[in-house]
Amino acid sequence: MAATKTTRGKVVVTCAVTGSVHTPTMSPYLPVTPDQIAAEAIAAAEAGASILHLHARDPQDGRPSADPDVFMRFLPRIKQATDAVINISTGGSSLMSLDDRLAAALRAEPEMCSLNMGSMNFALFPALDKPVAWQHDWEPQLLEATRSSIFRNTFADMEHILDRLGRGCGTRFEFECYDVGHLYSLAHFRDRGLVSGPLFIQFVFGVLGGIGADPENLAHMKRIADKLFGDSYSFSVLAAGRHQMPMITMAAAMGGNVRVGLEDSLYDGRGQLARSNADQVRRIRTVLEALSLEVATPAEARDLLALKGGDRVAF
Ligand code: KMH
Ligand code: ZN
Repeated sequence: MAATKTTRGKVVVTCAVTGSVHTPTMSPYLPVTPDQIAAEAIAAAEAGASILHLHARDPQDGRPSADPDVFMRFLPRIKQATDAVINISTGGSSLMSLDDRLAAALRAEPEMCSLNMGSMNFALFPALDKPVAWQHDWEPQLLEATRSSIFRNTFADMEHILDRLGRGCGTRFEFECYDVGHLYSLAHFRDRGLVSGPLFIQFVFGVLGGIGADPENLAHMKRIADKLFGDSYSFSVLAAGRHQMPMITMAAAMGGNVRVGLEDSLYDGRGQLARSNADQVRRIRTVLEALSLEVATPAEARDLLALKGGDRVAF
């Protein structure tokens, strides 16, 4: 258990506010415009999220956007209104080029970015099985495209991100590991001196193409991460859809950190759409309190993860 003692009993709650997986027809509460993304992020921080994982969307039709100008319409507002750590996705959407995926982060030089630890299938097309009157043509097209596209994160891509954002901007990472092999890829970078602790590893469960959302897999991911990284890492868990709350509850009970947000699940309870990101933050807080665990403040998250500070970003 040495690896997780670094949290000193405090749990870092990340909120992933909108993402690029869900589409506007799936929930009227999915934030799309810069105003909506800012308001949702600020409310999530007020509810207790110390890290905000952010993507942008086209304000007109809600499709995933990599446009730095769109990011800049909400990043400064969130920074002014909260002390939360801003974490910009470098995953973007699996249909974007690497240059597009990095453009906003390179402009903003945030404290944190996601770094996806391997190329993989990232299948969203099963969402087409339900008969749905889609609001926009791009929605079923994007879901169908994931049947034949690859979410590309080659070693060269990852080295590029570590160099440009890590070495170049002092950004630290949410290392997104969708399978056990991704932990070994991260250890490889550690062995080459390209990453160093304290690492923040996000175990991702329930993406079709990655490891399934089974408790045995969480135990195994943690066991292997303990072996590879000892006490120089903290783990967090995110799980897709209905697996979100059960898996993150297990993570918290095992000494880990948790990620909520509409990027990962549109629900708050069985069959009940979450009306806001903050609702999911409050939901996990009640669970954490029942487990006698405390929520980390943004300052505690910065300390745990050795972040450069909110005053050293470019927005
Ligand atoms: N959508 C999550 C499963 C990223 O933004 O870099 C993974 C994610 C990827 O958050
Ligand atoms: Zn994301």
